[in-house]
Amino acid sequence: MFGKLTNALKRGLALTREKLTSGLAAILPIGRELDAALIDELEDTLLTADIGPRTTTKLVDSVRAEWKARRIRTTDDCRLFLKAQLKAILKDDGATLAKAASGPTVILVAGVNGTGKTTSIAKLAWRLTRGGRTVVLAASDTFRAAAVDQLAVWSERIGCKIVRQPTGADPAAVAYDAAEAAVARNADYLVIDTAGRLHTQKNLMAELDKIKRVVAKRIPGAPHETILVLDATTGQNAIQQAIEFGRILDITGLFLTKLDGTAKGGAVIGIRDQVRVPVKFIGVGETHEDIEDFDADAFVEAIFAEEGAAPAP
Ligand SMILES: Nc1nc2c(ncn2[C@@H]2O[C@H](COP(=O)(O)OP(=O)(O)O)[C@@H](O)[C@H]2O)c(=O)[nH]1
Ligand SMILES: [Mg+2]
Repeated sequence: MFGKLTNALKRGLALTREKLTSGLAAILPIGRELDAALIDELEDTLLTADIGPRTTTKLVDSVRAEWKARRIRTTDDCRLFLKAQLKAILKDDGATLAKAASGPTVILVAGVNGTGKTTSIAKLAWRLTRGGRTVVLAASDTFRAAAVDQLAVWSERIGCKIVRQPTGADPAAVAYDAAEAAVARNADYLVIDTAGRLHTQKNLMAELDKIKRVVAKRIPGAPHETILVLDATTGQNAIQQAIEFGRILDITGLFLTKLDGTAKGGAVIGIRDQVRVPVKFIGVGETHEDIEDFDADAFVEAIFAEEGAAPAP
C-alpha cells in the first residue's frame, strides 16, 4: 500500500499522517455525499496540517469548483482529487543530482543557520560514499567557531576527505583549496558547506558569489547543483527563506529537514507550491543515515494513508 515508501519515511511522517488523516477521516468519511459545509471544514483541516494559507485556499477553491461542476460528488472523489492535486504540486520532484560531464561535480549548500545544512551535507556525503563515489567536503562555514569541527567529525565518521582552515578564514579560499583537492584526487563530488547569516544579506551574497567564482575557476561549470536547506517545520518562515535565497542564488534543489517527529510535514506542500524548485531530499533524523530521496507519490501516500479514514456511519 505504501509503494516505494521506506520504513524511515513512514515512521518519520507518522505524526503528520495522524494529524491529516484524523482530520480528513472526520470530514471525509468514506462513501458520503460531499456538501458545502464539509468543504469549509476541509479548509480548517488543511490549515491545521500546516499546508499553509495560500496553498490551502487554492486547493479548497478547486475542490469547490469541481464540486459545483459536479465532477466530484462524494467524499471519496474529494479525497482522490486532493491526492492528485498534491501529487501535481510535487510532480517534478525527486532525488536526481546533476552530474558534471567530466571532473568533480560541485554541490553548493546554502541555508539559514540551524536549518540543518551541515547535517544534511553529512547525509549526502554518506549517501554518495556508500554508492561508491568519492567525496571531498569544503568547510566554508568559517564564521562560527564550532562549524568546521562539526563537519570534520562527520567526515571522519563517513570516511571522506575534508578541506578546512581555521575559524575566520576566507570561505572562498577554503572552497578553492577544496576544489584543488577534489581535482587532484579525481573525486566524484565536492560538497561545499557555507555560513547562513541571512540578516547580512549583502555580505552573504558577496561571500557566496566569491565562492562560486573561485570554484568555477578551478572546476568549469561549477556549481552544478545549488541546494537550499530548509527546516520543514518552520513552514511560512521556510518559504520566506527560499524567496530570499532565491534572489541571490540559482537554487536547483531543496533539502527539507526535520520531517521526523513533527506533525508539520504538510508544510512541504506549501513550501513546494510557492517555491518553484524541486525537493530532492528530505531529512528524517539526526544521524547521517537519516536521508530519504524525495518521492512525491510516496510522500503524498505517506501523509494520506487511506486506512486512517473511517467508514461512513
Ligand atoms: N530531528 C532532526 N534534526 C535535524 C535534522 N537535520 C538537522 N537536524 C538538527 O538540527 C540542528 C542544526 O543542524 P546543523 O546541521 O548544525 O545546521 P546548520 O547550522 O544549518 O549547519 C542539529 O541539532 C541537527 O542535529 C533532521 O532531519 N531531523
Ligand atoms: Mg552548519
